[in-house]
Amino acid sequence: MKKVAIIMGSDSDLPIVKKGIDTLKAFNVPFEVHVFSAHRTPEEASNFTQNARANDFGVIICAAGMAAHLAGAIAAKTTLPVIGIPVASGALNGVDALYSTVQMPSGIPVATVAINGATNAALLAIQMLAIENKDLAKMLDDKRVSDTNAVLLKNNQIENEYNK
Ligand code: RP5
Repeated sequence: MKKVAIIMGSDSDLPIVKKGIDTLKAFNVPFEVHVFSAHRTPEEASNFTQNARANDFGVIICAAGMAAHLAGAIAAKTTLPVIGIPVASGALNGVDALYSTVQMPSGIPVATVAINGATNAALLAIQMLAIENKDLAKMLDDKRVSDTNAVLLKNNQIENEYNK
């Protein structure tokens, strides 16, 4: 199976990124985690990305806050799919990172998830890998069923409490 790369602009993004790491672990998807910054360590970010396909990565997830150019800078250096997580940090609380990540120029796509949306970033990466992997696809289907059942159970509890 191809690996997923998770790149953070700073180790301060780790508390947000952890939910994505947990999701990849739950699906037994191989992954690596790195701290590379589009601004502070652009050479390292570029070197990693240019070798990512040869190093057996299938998807790259990038998490960054504030003037979040990381996902775009990574996407500029690879044709692997890049998923961007805008991280809430600084005075604008993630709106800056959302706009910086989502508003890519035509030709260099970044699939941007919600502010702090690390779980969905991981699930989207898994869905990409599942295009060619029936076991992963089955695990995704099973999760949808159990998630649905969990919501139905909550509905039953609320209805029993308030609808006499
Ligand atoms: C961004 O600036 C990082 O992704 C992080 O979200 C934010 C703050 O970084 P630190 O100053 O905490 O390292 O580049």
